[in-house]
Amino acid sequence: MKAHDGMYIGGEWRAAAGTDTIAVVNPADEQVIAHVPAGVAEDVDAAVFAAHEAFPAWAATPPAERAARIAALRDVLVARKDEIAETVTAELGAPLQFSQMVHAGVPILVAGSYAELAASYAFEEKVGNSTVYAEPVGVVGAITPWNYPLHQIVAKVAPALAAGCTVVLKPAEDTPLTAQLFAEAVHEAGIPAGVFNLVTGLGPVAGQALAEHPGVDLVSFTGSTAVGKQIGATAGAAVKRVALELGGKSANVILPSADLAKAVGVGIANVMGNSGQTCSAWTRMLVHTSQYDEAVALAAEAAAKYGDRIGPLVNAKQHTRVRGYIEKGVAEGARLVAGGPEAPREQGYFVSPTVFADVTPEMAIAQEEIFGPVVSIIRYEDEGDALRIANGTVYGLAGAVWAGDDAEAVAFARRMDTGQVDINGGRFNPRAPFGGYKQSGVGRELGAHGLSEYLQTKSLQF
Ligand code: TXE
Repeated sequence: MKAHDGMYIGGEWRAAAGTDTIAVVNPADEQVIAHVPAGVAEDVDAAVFAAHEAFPAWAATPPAERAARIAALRDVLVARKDEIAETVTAELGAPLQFSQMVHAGVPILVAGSYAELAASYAFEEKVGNSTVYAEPVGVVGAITPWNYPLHQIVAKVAPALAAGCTVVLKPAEDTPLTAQLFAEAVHEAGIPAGVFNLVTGLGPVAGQALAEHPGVDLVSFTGSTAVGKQIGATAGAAVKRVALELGGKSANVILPSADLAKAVGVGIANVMGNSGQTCSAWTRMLVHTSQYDEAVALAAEAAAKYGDRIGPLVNAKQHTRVRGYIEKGVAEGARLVAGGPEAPREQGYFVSPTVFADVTPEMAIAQEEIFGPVVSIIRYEDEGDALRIANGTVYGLAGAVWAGDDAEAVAFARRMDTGQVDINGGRFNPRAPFGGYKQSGVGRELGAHGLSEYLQTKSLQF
């Protein structure tokens, strides 16, 4: 596949400081499809410098003009939608239709929503005898994961640009081609040189250099909780703004009044989409004891139907890790009712859609983020029990509640320690804030809340 051999810095593709490269592998057939440069501290320095140079003019650009540039970026993403989908499919392995609908479709919605928000946001407000200004924080260091390669980038870059910040992006090493395509789109959209910069590279090298760079005013990170904690500690020590979007172990709570078949079917689909590599996936299904056996049968059937329709996991490390968790579930005494640890194909990092019954809340497969197509079905006795189980992990990113009517589901959802809950199925809203309670992170992405992460306030008193 086509790849740039340099970094996008200051509005141009510049030669990398070092000579090391990263091989990009198609996880469906394990073939190397491209190489990208492995950035080092010098590349990060150059990118942060360019972002600093560009900051004053971009921050002073009227919001309506920033909005127009973000709208232009959205239009380029629309025009290159097929190419985006093909690139994500090549480096992440997602089925092409899923890439078109989700991996390309969702970032277009998010970019569009920030074009609108940049134009309508109240960057200046009168409060009594004061005027309060919302000003951009400065240079943003964005570090993104591979699971939704373009969405994770757009969910940071679009609000940062809307706020008037400039950005240096270090994308995941598994999916750098989508990031390069995004840099091309930024260029095509006429976003001024230095406002967005891209450094590809390894996490502990380029990522760490970016997170620790004194010229970066805000670090926005999405990835594992372990790295997030490290980045949070570094940022805290430097009194630097930080936003962390980390793991999840979300509960899909099916109350006895719910449409069981629908709740189970949608619940399984929610986890199997993107092969379970979704931080907000409803990986714990909570079912009342009276409906437990029926739910397990429905879930096993739904998972089996998925069969070959899911893509592989992103890389060999995740393949080993996820199959290891499935083995652990069996060893812990959970009952395998669909899938299993055996790789269903000889080539590619595939895992079968897997469902465990008789999972108890303290098992590792009920507590830890697996990040694969694995659902754990847990039994509850009454609502209080369901709530304790739902809230009984270190995470709190998302979740779902199903009931006979929305009001009953809402009453339960309000007691959940989690940042986003889908009521009776829910529908994606690009303006609804997304982010974690507890160890799922700090800060919010999407909508006005996502924009405010990149702003700091100044008040003038008269
Ligand atoms: O994440 P990493 P990995 C979870 C999921 C998955 C696990 C491991 O459970 O199984 O994390 O995935 C960069 N300083 N999520 O190993 O390492 C790295 O280059 C600065 C949840 O892929 O956290 C990449 O760009 N940056 C998740 C990004 O961090 C560093 C999405 C994420 O990689 C760094 C992905 C360092 N020291 C994984 N080390 C979600 N919340 O959606 C790595 N990076």
